[in-house]
Amino acid sequence: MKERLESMQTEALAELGRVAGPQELNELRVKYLGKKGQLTEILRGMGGLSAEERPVIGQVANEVRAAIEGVIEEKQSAFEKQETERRLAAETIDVSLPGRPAASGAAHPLNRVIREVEDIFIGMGFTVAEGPEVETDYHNFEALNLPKDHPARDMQDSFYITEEILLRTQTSPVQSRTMLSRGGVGPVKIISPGKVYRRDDDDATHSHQFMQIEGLVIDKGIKMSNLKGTLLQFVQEMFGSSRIRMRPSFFPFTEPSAEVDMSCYQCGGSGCRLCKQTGWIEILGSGMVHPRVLEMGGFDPKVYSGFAFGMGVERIAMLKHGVDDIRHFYTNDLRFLRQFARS
Ligand code: 2NL
Repeated sequence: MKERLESMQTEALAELGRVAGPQELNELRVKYLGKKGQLTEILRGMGGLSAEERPVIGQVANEVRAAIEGVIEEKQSAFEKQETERRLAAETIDVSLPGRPAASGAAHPLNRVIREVEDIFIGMGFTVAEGPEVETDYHNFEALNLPKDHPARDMQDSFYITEEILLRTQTSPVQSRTMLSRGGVGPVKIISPGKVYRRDDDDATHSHQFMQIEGLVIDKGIKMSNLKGTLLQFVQEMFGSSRIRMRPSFFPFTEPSAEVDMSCYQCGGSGCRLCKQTGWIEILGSGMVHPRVLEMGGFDPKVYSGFAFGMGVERIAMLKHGVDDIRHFYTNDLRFLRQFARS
């Protein structure tokens, strides 16, 4: 019986020496030391031993068990250590790696230009006024000296919703609403930026939906020279141009009216490709508020006078950033938009 125990030990240790993983180790534990394992099997024969032999064999059996258990434990802790090391290696975090940058949005180039223009006029004491894009025929046309039969209404084909309601064709209705809200008491000094709509075929310089900024000043004693000084200050800050010139023009809501050019900020006026060799760049339309418009806004034209101007935001942005096609602003190509993300 002693021999059987000893040869079992030899066999068990040999098998344990070749064990490859924790599962196999457990199988060997069951095979040799389990309830139905080989050790139990052998010890079942102890009943037939003499009283002298029994303690001797018992001792040997205990030694065999201890030897096998010892190796199993050793192997067990070696496997556990291996597993811990594997996980440490696999789950290591390199805290010195740079973080992943968070994607951040940025203002649209047209909104950036609007903010720049707003800042300049706010610096001159203007406030910013906004209003609805869906307007009444009255505020969009009638109050701006464009009665129903006025030929100028044909000049700008509009998106009508009903006979009396349309998408505004200019931001002027914001100004006529502001005038009406003041109860005939000046001063008024506002700019109104926003989207406007015209039935137009889109091309490199036209869009059926675009942005406009208009300005309106009403007070006692406002003269054309106030208009000129205000606009000169604006082009100097916005473009770095040094001079402006005014050419006679026509708008139904202003009289007299003037087209305003700024001296070319690239060549200083000597002539280059940007200004098409003229030295001048057309920038906006303006004029003295028509007495009828003042009157319809609730202001007495014998007491108050005013000037107004309007410019296209896309045109300002195209000039300022050298963009050659207005459609770039509306097609949302990220390669285009990202160029304006920060400065
Ligand atoms: C242009 C020209 C202009 C105005 C807009 C205006 C508004 C009121 C009264 C008088 Cl409430 N005038 N606005 C005046 C002159 C020109 O815009 O070329 N815009 C793109």
